[in-house]
Amino acid sequence: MSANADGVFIIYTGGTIGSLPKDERDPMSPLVPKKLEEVMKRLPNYDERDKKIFIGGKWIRIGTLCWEKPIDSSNISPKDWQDLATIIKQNYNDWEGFIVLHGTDTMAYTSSVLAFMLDNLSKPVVITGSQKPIGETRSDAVQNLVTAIEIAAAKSLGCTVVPEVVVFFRDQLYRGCRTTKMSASDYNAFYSPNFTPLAEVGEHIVVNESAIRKPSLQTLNINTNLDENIASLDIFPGMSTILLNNILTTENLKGVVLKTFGTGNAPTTPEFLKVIEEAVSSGKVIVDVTQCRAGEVELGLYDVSAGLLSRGVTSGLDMTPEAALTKMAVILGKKSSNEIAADLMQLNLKGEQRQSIFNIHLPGGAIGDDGKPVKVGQIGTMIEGHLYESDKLDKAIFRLMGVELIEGKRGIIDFRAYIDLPGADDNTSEEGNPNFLGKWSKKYDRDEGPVSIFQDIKKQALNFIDPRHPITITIVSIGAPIKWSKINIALFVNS
Ligand code: ASN
Repeated sequence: MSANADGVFIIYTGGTIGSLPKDERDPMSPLVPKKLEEVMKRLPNYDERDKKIFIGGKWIRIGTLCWEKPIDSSNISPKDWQDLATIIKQNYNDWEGFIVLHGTDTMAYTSSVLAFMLDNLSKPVVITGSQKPIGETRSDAVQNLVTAIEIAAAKSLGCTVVPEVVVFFRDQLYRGCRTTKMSASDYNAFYSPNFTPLAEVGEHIVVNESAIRKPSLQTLNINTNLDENIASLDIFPGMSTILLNNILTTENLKGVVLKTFGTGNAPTTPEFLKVIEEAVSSGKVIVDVTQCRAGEVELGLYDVSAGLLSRGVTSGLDMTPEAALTKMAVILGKKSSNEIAADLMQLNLKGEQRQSIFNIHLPGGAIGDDGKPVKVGQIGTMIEGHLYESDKLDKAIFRLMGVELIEGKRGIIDFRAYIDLPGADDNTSEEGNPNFLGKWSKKYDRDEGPVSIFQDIKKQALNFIDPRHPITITIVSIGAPIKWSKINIALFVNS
């Protein structure tokens, strides 16, 4: 093994790039993937005997591996992903970069899952394919593959190394876990809706250096355990709650990527929310991503997403559905508790989302007739090993959820809250008190359901929240007795 290994290792899984008509005498017969030779024999300046290609003014060593039975990417499976990660690991020290040749249809899933499966990358893993088979005169295959080789061999060619799982297609290089297929037929088939391309390719390959991730100095580690008990589900107007319930109660189902409207919105009918609530309380991780092509989820921005949040749905922020689903497979594959899995889903692990959301959880409680303030302590610590730098804190949202009057059908919910001020009581002033979080007076009507309170407490979070020390919140009621189902503080931290 050598850290100075050169050359590029190409793994061919199949896809259009190496496809030919099934019946070679009938050009109209359906395309099927053939062996890797179909691709390599058409590569310009490739020396088949010595296994090297002349590119960028240099000879680059090439290694190849062909899938035993090349597949159209519609047939890609978790087993193929495990094989890909394992092959990359086994050959990691012998090559400077890797190329995965893959069909375009599910390429964004594979590029996403590999990003989550490969920890501590320091070399490029470039995924590419084509819209037309390499044997066709007007094919896009040669340009895609030759450029992918240049990107993977950047070290030998004296260019900027992109040590990430990336997708190269047509004239753009994208982060793998930010990519999605946008066109079934355009040569520009991919895009990265919420993140800048990592490089633009024309006459030159221009790498966006500020966008690329740093190479890891640690040894490559692969997460090959993928939980397959997951689902991706688009909601739509008029969706039957029976259908939703049938899907969410599927045996062994552990997690769902819920593709919602706009900024993470969904119907607010009691039946819909009850199905969601039951799924979360039975231990399923539900992650909300938008079904819009671009943009992000902002749970609690509208009333139509606040109900999802208070029932334990977690935010997928600006992740693509492909990234959310494959991240879930990898995280659930680690077999930690559902709560930890839900919290891990909200951290930016591989540049797949623009921020990390660190969650602090506090329990439900009640203030009875005696009106005595109630103090609640943090449950557990913030996810271990994931400390953040406070200068990167963007916002800290205090969420008091499921608030209700204990007696009476309607009335006013009136209370104040303090952070780390256990002695706070009726007489504690709010004026200028650094521990003061807010004072709320909300109309309550039992028929309309519990109330949720959201407030940005960034200033107090900077003073009082240190991930190493659990916090307490004191609730002081200044009206009728109240109860709440849970408290959550979400720290949105820039990457
Ligand atoms: N059906 C093909 C595949 O995904 C499409 C392509 O590669 N362009 O394998």
